[in-house]
Amino acid sequence: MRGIWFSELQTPDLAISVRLNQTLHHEKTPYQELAVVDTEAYGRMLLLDNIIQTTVKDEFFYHEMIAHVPLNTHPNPRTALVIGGGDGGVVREIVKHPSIEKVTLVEIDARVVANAREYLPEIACGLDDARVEIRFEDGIEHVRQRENTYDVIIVDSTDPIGPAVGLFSAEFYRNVYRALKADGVFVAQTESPIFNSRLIRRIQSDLKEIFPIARLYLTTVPTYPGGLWAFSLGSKEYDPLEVDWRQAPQVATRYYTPAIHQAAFSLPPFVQEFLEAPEEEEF
Ligand code: AG3
Repeated sequence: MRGIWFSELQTPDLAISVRLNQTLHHEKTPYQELAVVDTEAYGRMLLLDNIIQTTVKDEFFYHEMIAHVPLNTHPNPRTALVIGGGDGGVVREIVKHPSIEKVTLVEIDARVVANAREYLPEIACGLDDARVEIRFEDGIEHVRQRENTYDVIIVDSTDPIGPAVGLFSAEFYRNVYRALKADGVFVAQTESPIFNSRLIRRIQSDLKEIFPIARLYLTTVPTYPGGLWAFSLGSKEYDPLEVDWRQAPQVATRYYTPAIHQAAFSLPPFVQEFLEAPEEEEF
């Protein structure tokens, strides 16, 4: 194979490799190792600790699905909190909603935002919207200290290793419940149904104990492990399957549509089966 290749070890037994045109930036931040590389296949790519976070070519599958599903589930979202998401992709989608008055982005690592602004402007552009407040602090603490504050909370985290582990815990979900208003909606990225089925089952069972409505939905993200990705949603009042589409805003998207929103909740039998399987069983 000619040229320089980057490989992410997605599991101990599986890697994804992309040919590099060039490394644009590399640094050790106080929290992690950060790189922005330019690739032939997916354009510019953000890596944190050698894990692909987002790419210019395939980011929209993920960012549109993590943002528009909860925002359209809520009939009139005015305040949104994003935890993680320092590249700005989720915020860019949120500010497309005319009802939004304020978006709070809580990112622990200021260097992610600075580098996204510099090297990934097409992803970071929403961060300049006047409704956006950026806070460089710990999302777990932020949520612990809030009550009845947000209409929508979105967790756009890294994988559940290191500092992100706490964002996948039942205690955190209970604090999210409290930080939401009485009819709030919560969504988190919850990894690969192919490689993380036990994690997804545990999260769904935690959310079912905390929220009256708990659901799983799927999208595709070509550069993530397995290419199929899961989001977990908890809602205090509104069912994501009962959206009144006549009232929903028209937002410009490249993947998300009302029909795809509905369809994303149709789970293939292998997912349904692991959700119902006993605790210890892996897919
Ligand atoms: N958040 C990262 C999702 C996890 C990807 N995992 C992986 N490639 N192994 C995405 C950040 C985009 N805003």
